[in-house]
Amino acid sequence: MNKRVSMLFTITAVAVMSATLFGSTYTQTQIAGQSLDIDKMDIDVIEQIHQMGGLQLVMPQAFAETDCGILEQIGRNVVEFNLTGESVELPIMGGKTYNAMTFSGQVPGPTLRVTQGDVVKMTLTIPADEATAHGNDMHASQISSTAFESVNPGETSQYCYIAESAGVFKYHCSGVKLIGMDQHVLSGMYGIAIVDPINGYKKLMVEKTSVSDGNVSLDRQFYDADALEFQLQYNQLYLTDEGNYDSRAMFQHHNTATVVNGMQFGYVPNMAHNLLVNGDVDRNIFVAQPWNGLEYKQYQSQLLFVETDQHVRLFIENQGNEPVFFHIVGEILDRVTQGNRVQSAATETWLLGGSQNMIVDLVFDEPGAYAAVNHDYAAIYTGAATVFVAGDPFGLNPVLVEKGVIPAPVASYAYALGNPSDAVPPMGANSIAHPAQNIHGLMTDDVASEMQASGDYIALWEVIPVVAEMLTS
Ligand SMILES: [Cu+2]
Repeated sequence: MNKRVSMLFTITAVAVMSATLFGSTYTQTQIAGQSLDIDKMDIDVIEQIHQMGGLQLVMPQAFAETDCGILEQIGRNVVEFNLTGESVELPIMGGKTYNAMTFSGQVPGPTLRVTQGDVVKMTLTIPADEATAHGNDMHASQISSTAFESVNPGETSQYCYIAESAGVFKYHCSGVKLIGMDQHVLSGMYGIAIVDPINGYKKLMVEKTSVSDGNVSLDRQFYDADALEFQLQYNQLYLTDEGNYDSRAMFQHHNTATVVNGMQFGYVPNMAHNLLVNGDVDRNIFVAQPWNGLEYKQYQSQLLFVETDQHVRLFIENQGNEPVFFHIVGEILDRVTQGNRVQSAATETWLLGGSQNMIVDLVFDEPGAYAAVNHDYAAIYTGAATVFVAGDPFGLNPVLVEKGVIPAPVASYAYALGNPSDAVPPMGANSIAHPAQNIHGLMTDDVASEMQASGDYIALWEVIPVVAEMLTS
């Protein structure tokens, strides 16, 4: 094929994709007989792209050095990030499973954490027995998108880049030469890269007022940059009754479920919390507790525990197709940062469009339970409710000490139960270490077993019966 013909094919491919994505009148008329009828769209257009051999990106290496050999020798810190692409079956609410696609057997994929200025060496390996090719599109990089080309089963690809900009960035599968990218991402192939600012995070200022001799005045409080950190990634599932990806539902924005870190209602109370608070494993303390039993193991829902008057930092990414109106019931977002630039302070709700992120810094002043939600009611009731518990709102310290579960009163229940591992990002320069972590998340049994074998995490499904025995004896 000569250059001119090849160029024409590329233009046609882009026009077809534009019609798919944007449906402009112009591009529509270029595709004979093709209207934006949803029934035709995901059959005819995608079929045409298939027949053309897929969409090939033709941009030159125009932006930055990506040669690992060169980048590794320039005196920067080099961080290796190794991922695999694996299709696996994972559970969804209601005792069913779905056909998930994952980076390294978990949804979301592992979190990369580096410091601004580091070189990231990204290696994607697709096992020989994997059914399809996969790619890795890394939003933290500024390199030609040709680096994100898909990798076939049995093959490995590698690229390097300098993490120049601080912030939170999505990474996701780029499909098979872009085809099926929607399916791969919405089936679980997404994650985040956290790039810490080279000069560290800033102190947190929280605006308060005080009263003296009848005069009310500003009383600003400052918190050290070090914080207890969590990661929350929002997405949707679009599934058929058989647990397969439903592109028709996606094109219509009719999602089946709203997920946070891959699961609906993954951070709500479970039977152990029922026992501690209500004295009865079967008396639920929350309206929806779908992952309630010990038999769910790493999938049993867990709570996020923080101390009061503690600087908390949340890394949040909207991985999905629909907006996230991030709000914490009972709290105000003390600071909202995007790309290392403060966007807002003391705000109730912050909007994240698709593939957008933010860092929320806040302090929980009062002991209590606080629900982080996507304040879209359709999202809340289909899974986007995440419960934080600050301090000891249920007055459990005396009971736990008396029964010998803990030796002395604790500042948060994380000291007794740990925080869920999938909500905890890797440590950075300004991270406060979590007292303990429990094995939690939408991961395969193999991944959970590896975590358990490492000895770094609590397998609560083994510990809870022991604690329950102590509490009831
Ligand atoms: Cu993929």
